[in-house]
Amino acid sequence: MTDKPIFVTQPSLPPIEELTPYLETIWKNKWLTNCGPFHNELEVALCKYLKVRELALFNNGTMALIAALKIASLTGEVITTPFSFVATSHALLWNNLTPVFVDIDPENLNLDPAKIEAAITSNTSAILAVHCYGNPCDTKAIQAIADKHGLKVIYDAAHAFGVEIKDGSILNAGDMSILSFHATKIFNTLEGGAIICHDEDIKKSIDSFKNFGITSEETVGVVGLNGKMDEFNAAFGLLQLKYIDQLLAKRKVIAEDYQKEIDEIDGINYLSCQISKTKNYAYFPVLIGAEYPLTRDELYAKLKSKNIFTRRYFYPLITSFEPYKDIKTATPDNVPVATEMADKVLCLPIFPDLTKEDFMRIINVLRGDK
Ligand code: T4K
Repeated sequence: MTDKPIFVTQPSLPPIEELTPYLETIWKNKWLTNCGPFHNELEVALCKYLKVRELALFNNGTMALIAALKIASLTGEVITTPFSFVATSHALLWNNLTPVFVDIDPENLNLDPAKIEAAITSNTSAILAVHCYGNPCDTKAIQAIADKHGLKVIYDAAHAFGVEIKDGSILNAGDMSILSFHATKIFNTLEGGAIICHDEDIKKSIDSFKNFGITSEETVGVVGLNGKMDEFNAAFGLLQLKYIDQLLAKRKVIAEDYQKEIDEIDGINYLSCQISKTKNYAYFPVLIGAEYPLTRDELYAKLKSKNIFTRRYFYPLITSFEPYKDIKTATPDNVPVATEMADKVLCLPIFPDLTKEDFMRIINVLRGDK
């Protein structure tokens, strides 16, 4: 008999009966979308939970990012990382912006601030950085470069729900940040996302932009899009939010268990910032070194043969995909650290309902059991 599958992640769902009152309210109101009461309630609740000033909900993280870049009025070139989910740079192309790929820091796999300045030209309008796996970027260094060169800073914080640094929420860094609430994320609304900004007027522009650019019954100010989150997704978010601290606590235990076990396995390393700085345990990436008896891909295949489905986030690099591969800065020579890390990284399963027994199934394969 084959073992049951273990996925890299799995959403943890609230008790189904707790959804009923929300559904009854939606049925009674007959208000299904277009910024209804649950949508507005979730915006307020998330601002409070995340300790941010303004948050605009979206129907997914990609739409939120496309909108944020548009609202920031960017032109020309934008400095970004090759080590991310492809939605990051797709959002640039949707805005007719040229991605300029800069290499990553081997410590946290985020854009390396020391390499940004050399990539700035007279056409650069912004830096689009990613808090990869929820590991905070060096926001101070990035902001200092942006200020010096008059650039905007947008953070793709799709992985960084709830992450705090010394100064408070990581989402307060830069001009805007976006979140993803996709089913695979630690806080999910099935599909969903948000833009975080720090100014009421910008929030108003975002609200209009995500509603076709409508500003009143008789006026349309800009070419907006339909980025609205509906009432069902918002209600699901409100329910999920009740459990978020519990879910984060369970993730923390699993991350610490991984740390202990992996410390004993030669040739597998985790990122040290994953334990010390990333407070949401959204992912558990490890790097498979040359000392390990299997290559990363052999280990990936071995786990798969045992019904354990890890992910090589983010291999292949964005720079190797068809829409990007011919861009001047997309060569492996320009992003050697990202190229090396993409060949070593493996994201291990981490989600609140991962049982101890399943956890040990994963560890036993990593230890080299047949
Ligand atoms: N920026 C960054 C840095 C991102 O990582 C993402 C999304 C975005 C922007 C865009 O945000 P959204 O527009 O998605 O809101 C997944 C997700 O689809 C994607 O949201 C995420 N990043 C990316 C890192 O991972 P896949 O292709 O790996 O997903 P999939 O469907 O293979 O799911 C992974 C595993 O999760 C499955 O093996 C099983 C489990 N799963 C998945 C779903 C959908 C479930 O158990 N239940 C489910 O409903 O991309």
